[in-house]
This record gives sequence, C-alpha cells and structure tokens, in this order.
Amino acid sequence: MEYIQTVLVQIQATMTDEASRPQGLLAALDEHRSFLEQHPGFQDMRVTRSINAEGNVLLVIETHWSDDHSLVEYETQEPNVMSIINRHQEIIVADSLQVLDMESLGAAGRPADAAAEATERLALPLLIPLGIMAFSLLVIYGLSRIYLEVSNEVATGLAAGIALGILLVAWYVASRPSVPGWQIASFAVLATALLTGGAIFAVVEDDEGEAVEETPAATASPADGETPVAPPGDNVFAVAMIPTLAFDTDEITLPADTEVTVSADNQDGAILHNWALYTDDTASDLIAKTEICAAPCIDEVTFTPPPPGEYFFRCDVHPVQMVGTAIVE
Ligand SMILES: [Cu+2]
Repeated sequence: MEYIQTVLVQIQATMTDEASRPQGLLAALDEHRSFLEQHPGFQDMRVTRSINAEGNVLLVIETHWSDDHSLVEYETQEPNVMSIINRHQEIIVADSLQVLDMESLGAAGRPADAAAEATERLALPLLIPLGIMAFSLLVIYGLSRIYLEVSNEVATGLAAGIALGILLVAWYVASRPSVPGWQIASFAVLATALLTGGAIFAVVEDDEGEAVEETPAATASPADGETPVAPPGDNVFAVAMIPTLAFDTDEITLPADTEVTVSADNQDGAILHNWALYTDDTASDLIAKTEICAAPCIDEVTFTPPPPGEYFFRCDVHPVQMVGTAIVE
C-alpha cells in the first residue's frame, strides 16, 4: 500500500516568474526532494503545474510514502511541503492551499502497472532489435532479388529512386519537430509491403525464367555483379554449365592467333564447375581455364588459342561427364 500527500496550491498569475527564480518556491521544493530522500518511508516526490498560459497557476505537489506512519511523522515535522509554501506566502493565492492525504488503490491499480512495466522492460528491448533485424534482412533479400531480376539500366534507375525516396523520408522526418507515430508506421508498412511484393514477384519471375531456359543460349544470365564480365564482342566466347552436370555445347570454335575470352556461366544448381582447355584428352597440358565456382557464377579466362587443330575441354570437377572439343581454326 502506498500513501500519498497531495498538496494543491495556486500561484498568482503575476508571480510565476518569481516562483521560478533561483531562490523561489520551485527551487525550494526541488531542494526539499533531496532532504526527503533521507527520510524513512519516503518513496517519490512529484511536482506538476497546470499548463494555462494566463491566469493563476495550479501547483500540485505529491509525496509518496510506503506507510501511513511515515507520512504522519513527516507532516508533523518541519520542514515539509506546507512549511515551504508558507515561507513563500507572498506569491500564493490566498486560501488556495489544500492538503489531501490519500492512499493508492493497491489491488486495482498495481497488476496492470506491473504488466505494463514488464512489457516495457522485457519485451521492448527484445522486440525493437528483432524488428530492426527482420526489416534489414527483408531489405537485403528483397532488394537483391529485385535487382537481379531487372535489367542493369532498370536496376540503376530503381536504386537511384530508392535512394531518393529514403532521402525524402529522412528529410521529412528531420524537418519536423515531432512526427506522429502513425506516419512513421505508414512509412515502415509501405516499405515492407513494396519490398515483400517486389521480392515475391522477382522470385516467381525467376522460377518461370528458369523453367523456360531449358536450353540456355550463349547469353550470360544476370548473376553476381562481383565478377567483371567482358562485354560480348567478336573475341568473347560463352559456354554454360547447365543442369545437371553438363555443358550447353560439346563443341566450341575459337580463332587462332587472336586473344580470346571464354566466359563460363555456371547455371547448374549450386554445383561447382569450371571450363578448362587442354591439348588432348589426357588433360596433361593445360592451355587455359576458368576458376572453379559454385552456381550461380560466371568466371572468364583470356588467352591466345594454340595453332589450328582440335583440342579438348572439360570441367575439372567432373572430367568424365563434362567434356567437349575445341576447334581452333
Ligand atoms: Cu563440373
């Protein structure tokens, strides 16, 4: 059970500045708080004032006590809130002082408080970082799926648009002293919806794309932007590794005496492959090879083919299943 002394008093409209000055009533009350902290049974002190711009100001001073005995003892000894107010009589509205001794409604008020406090102390510190993490993952996954699905030009435009959007929202939020919660929530919901929708669309598109691309042409599929891929030209030759454990062609023709680039596009699930050119099928003399990497990945190798003739290529990881002939002419 908690006992509360509630003191209500009015300060004259013309005296509010006087109350706030360094030696004034409010400063005295503030000082009184540190005195009370030494007092047995004392729990808390709250000073509130009415927010009217004009007229007398109502001041409410609450002191909270753990038992009625402490409260009574406090009221009968000086200094206490009443004695402090009496010392500042000149700024008080005559007969405005009221003192109420009250007790809190323990059973009715407490449990709800305790539950709310538990939410605030336990749930929020967990939920906020988890929420931020989930949102970050959604941003990373959603955006990467979307960027991979659209063409390079569209991806650039989209990225610029998103960056501009983030700037605009940040500018909007920063330029206002306070932004209502529902507006922030709307931004978050909108961003989440767009990202989720975009990612689902990209995944669905991608699956359809893969289903159609049973016999992929020499076009490089949009994979990791990390590997620099040579622009298609006269001296760039493409091979692809396709499901399952196969090259898309068993023959490749290269020009002699000209530097060429062979771009190996691994589209075979998540399987490791490379493209390696040897003088013959004993694979003892290597001419050129791409790095082994797990699909989806593209790696390329630039070299000058040997003199005209028939040579042997294979995947070094699957030298039995994945072989072919390179014709240099
Ligand atoms: Cu292989």
